Amino acid sequence: MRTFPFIVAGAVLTAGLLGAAPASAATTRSFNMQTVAWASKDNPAQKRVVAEFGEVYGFVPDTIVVNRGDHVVLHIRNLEGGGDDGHTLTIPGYGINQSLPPLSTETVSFTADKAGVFPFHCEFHKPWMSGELVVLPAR
Ligand SMILES: [Cu+2]
Repeated sequence: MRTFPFIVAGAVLTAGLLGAAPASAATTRSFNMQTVAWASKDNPAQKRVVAEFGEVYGFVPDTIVVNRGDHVVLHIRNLEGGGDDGHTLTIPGYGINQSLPPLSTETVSFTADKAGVFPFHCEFHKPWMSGELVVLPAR
């Protein structure tokens, strides 16, 4: 069978071309995030916790993992309804500082063009209301 070497050569050439191909178009990665009140003065059952630690809020999820080059879209809900329960999503490494008014959903979008670990927090409830954006290096 004389065609066998050509088939193998074609497969190797094709694999080589695929491996050397430029990265595909940017992938959009969309996440739904919410604020959570781990301990709030609005919850009478947490009175002792608030007396000991103050109010404690968080983000769920608190870790966002994307690939460098991804277009990242974060939909963030602030579930707190009290008048003084605003939050922010602040990612200094990406120059993001989004206000999150009570009972609102805000959208933040950006291109993850820098690889690394980028801490984020709420300006009003740091350091405990925090998390990390992890941007993996390009493959
Ligand atoms: Cu906050």
